[in-house]
Amino acid sequence: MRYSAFSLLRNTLSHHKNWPQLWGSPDPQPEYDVIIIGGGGHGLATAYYLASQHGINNVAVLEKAWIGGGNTGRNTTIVRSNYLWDESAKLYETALKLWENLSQELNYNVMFSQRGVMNLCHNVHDVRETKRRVNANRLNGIDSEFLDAQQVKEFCPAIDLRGGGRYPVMGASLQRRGGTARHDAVAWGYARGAAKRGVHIIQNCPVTGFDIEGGAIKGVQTAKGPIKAKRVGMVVAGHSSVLANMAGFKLPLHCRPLQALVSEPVKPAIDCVVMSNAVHAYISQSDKGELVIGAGTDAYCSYGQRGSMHNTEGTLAAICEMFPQFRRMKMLRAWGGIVDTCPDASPIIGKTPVEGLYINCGWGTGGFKATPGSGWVFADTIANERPHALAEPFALSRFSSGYLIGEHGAAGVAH
Ligand code: FAD
Ligand code: PYC
Repeated sequence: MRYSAFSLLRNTLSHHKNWPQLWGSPDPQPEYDVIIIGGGGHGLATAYYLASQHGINNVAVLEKAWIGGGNTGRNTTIVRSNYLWDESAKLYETALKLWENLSQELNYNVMFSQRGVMNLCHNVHDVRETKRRVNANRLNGIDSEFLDAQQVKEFCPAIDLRGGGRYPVMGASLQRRGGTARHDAVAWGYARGAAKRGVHIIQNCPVTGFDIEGGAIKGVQTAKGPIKAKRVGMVVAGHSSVLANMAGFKLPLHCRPLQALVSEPVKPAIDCVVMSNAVHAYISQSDKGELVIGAGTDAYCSYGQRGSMHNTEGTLAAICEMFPQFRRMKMLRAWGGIVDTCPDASPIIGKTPVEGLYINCGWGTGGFKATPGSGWVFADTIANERPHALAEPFALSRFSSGYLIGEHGAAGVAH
């Protein structure tokens, strides 16, 4: 859809009347070939690729509230692929390559900005671990470099290397192809693309139960009645354990609040992303000018979409030590999401004990960056009824085989 300056002006003054709908509000059909539960980025991307790559268009996305209202619309939008282990590096790098062409693919501007992501080191241990990860990344063909303290300052002049005396900056890893994207545009772009290909996006439609016969999925129960499907994908992030419980199996997940906050908008002050695992703080600046700041997870399990005050205080103290010029900024709003974290800080993608029921969850604090790759491999998994090669190591069965993929360090956020 192209807009002239005149149509833009008319729409601005129209109080949202006559705006073209990007996706419809269909009533559910009695049956679909595939049902995707969860209208976050991952669920919508899965539906989009089922339709665009596999010709499976008779698909419904069932969203309990509004699309993108879960972690997709609550995250701080950092995108990078600098994970330690080969399995993760391949998965996240596949996602990053898809990000690089996503606006063109969807014909929708997801505002992907490759401004560079730095992960800071504050002690000798950090330096050793970071160099190990940089080397591992490079062996996997991922752009990653180690910066000493002076190079950190050159890349991000706003940073105070003394870190308030508590946490001096000793170096950093830098992924120049990393950056940020516009979170809700990602949900909307995938939704529009999927709907255009015939996918039904059904909002305000919580799934309340599963119809399972002889160990195989037959359909789901919803607030809008029962809907049949022989293939169902569950992509509900923080509510994965709740739905797994309904289907009769358990998941090795902790669901905890992860919070973020934004400042009042100011002129451009920091043109890259800075993350620090050691002080539990990360920061970037949005296109509106707000500083986007986040912390580690809260220590308790909860389904409340907000975090505790002491976490915010600790994070802001760390930000002020690294960026003393931000001391007098006012914070505008804070929010939280429920992040579903596995013991090894890696996702679960693949089959469940119920035939025909597939799962995609456990992305914890870091799944936004994976959205296109996750949708790509999950669509392929469901379409072909076997795990995609990149998804295979992330099967639920790894928690009984013991082949864990420990990514707590690369996750970049304490949990
Ligand atoms: P969601 O977007 O949560 O979608 C799941 C959907 O399922 C929701 O819309 C929910 O309403 C729906 N649902 C739940 N139960 C039901 C039901 N019974 N029936 C129907 N629908 C249901 N990741 C990064 O890579 N970079 C970051 O910078 C980053 N920052 C973060 C900051 C915060 C504060 C938070 C909370 C998370 C952050 N993450 C980040 C993690 C990232 O947001 C998630 O991993 C990712 O968005 C998960 O996407 P999703 O589509 O799986 O989940
Ligand atoms: O995974 O890069 C990440 C991230 C940053 C903030 C929250 N998660």
